Amino acid sequence: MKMLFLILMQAALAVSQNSSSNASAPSSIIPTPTASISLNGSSGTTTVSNPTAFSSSIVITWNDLWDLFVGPVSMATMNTTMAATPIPTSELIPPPGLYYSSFPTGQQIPMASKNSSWSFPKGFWWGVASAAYQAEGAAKAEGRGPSIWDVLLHRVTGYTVANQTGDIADNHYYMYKQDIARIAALGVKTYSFSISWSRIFPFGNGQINQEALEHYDDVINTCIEYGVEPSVTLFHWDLPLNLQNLYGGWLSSEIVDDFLNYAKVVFSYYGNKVPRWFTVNEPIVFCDDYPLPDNYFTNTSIPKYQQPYWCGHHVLLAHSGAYHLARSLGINGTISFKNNGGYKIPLTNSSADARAVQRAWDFNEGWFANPTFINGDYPTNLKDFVSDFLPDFTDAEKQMINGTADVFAHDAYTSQFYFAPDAGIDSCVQNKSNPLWPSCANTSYTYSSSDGGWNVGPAADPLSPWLHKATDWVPAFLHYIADTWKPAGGIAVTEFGFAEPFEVQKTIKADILFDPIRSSYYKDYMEAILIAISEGVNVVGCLAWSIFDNLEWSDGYQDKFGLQYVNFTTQERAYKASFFEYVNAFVTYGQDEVVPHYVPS
Ligand code: GBH
Repeated sequence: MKMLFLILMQAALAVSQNSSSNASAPSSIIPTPTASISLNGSSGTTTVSNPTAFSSSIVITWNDLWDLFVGPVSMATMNTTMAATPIPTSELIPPPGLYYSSFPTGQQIPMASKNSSWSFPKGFWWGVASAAYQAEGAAKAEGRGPSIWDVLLHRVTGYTVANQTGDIADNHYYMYKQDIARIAALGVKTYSFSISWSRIFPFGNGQINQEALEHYDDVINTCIEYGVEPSVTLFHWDLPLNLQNLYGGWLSSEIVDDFLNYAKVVFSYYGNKVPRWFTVNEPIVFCDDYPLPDNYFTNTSIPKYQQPYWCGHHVLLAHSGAYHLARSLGINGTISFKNNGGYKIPLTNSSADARAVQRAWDFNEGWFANPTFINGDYPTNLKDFVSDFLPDFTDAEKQMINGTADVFAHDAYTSQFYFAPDAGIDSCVQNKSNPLWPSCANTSYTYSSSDGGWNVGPAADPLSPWLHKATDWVPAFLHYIADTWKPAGGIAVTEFGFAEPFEVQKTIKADILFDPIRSSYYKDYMEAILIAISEGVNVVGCLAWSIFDNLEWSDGYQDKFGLQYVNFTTQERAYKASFFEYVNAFVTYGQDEVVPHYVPS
């Protein structure tokens, strides 16, 4: 016991490495709120096995986690919290318009024409989004533990296109005040960001890092001070490395309690200052990231093809558990998870293609939406597949899972065509080695050749080959969601955005800032939402991705989704034309006034 205490003390010192008085370290550890966390190997130190680092299990510290699994990380020169400075009014002048009404005024007012039968309902919440690992930097600062993404980008050969990591990123960890001031200056209503789990729990479970809790408290308070509503995501892919090492992360049912404990700490600390919570971001994506690359993470005996679905299973339990936990703690903000995908357009009107489309819904959106919005269980085509290896949800679990999303939060960037595989769906379903197995739905970005073979819309940057501007299909998509999953609290498009082609190759700042395809994407996307609303679909909010250029995961800083440009040498930010286009949709069609907020009161 005494030794455990010493180990805990060491870790406490380690997690407060940047604080000047290490003597205060023990008081920076607040007690864990549930009795289930005990002072065992998962508190302060941990026991792991990793085939690349060592062959037998040893006890390791916070420093070891970094040194053994990640290695040296870069640090920004600016590494204390910066105050916000006023945004010069010269930066707030909109660009000349891309679209003109029939009597162009020549003024710099984009979207000059207006359809008077459209409007966003009162209270429609709109804003911009980011995610912790993509924006914050400060990788090792103030006790943050590593996540799997530190390993993926530092260590895994061939994982990144340009050897770029999130070590510094947008330095948002220190520059959030200015970043919030900059969006407030344009009148943005909500800022959606994610919390880094491994900042709050450097080991994923066990010991809590008070400095991190205080950091996000200040981010939330700064939003409120500037009249920007905070929207908070608990998990945007940056799984604490230790949990992957301990038990395989989302592959193990042990993740459920650790996630709930993390959620409990966060909900308890920030409570009702946050009007909108998202538990997890895009489980389809991070579950499909399993199996993780061989040899860098703890092996598991779960067959690779099953791994995404074990992950999904635990996500559903963790998400729904967090939903009920939040309610029991008196959280009155909305709770959802962010699903993702696009409208699935049948390539032809054949019944085979219709079947392929249904399978695609079932293996994608339906994977998480059917259980949470319909009946606590998987959709038919998916269930047929997973019931060979996953345990059935019990009736109690189904009841726990069903009805646990207050809003249908959907990250909906683009749409695609779907069609049956050449060999037919049935033969694909029998054939594990078919690359389309198990969904057996083929995809295309182009119309069939008999329909001309055109792209569904303009392509984004080649680093995002999945993304085309397909805004024409957004109203159909929103109708489909409303009709299929019948979300009582409506639909929010919680991410949408566009990577302007070849933006990374532009060298003149004024050229970068003028981003016509992204601007037309936002204009047409907002009009598509307005069309759906005018047709009776209950769309309650939207979040543009992203507040600024940031780490696009494996694509590094090469692929840009920002509504603001970022110079990654100087960390200067600048509004792109598309940001004005986006805001202008609310100026033109919003019932609520768009109120720019320049300086803190
Ligand atoms: C969002 O996911 C993420 O939430 C966000 O972090 C990210 O920055 C943003 O997209 C822009 O990419 O390369 O063919 O395997 C959007 C959904 C799902 C789109 C995975 C890219 C990979 C397709 N993403 N998909 S492919």
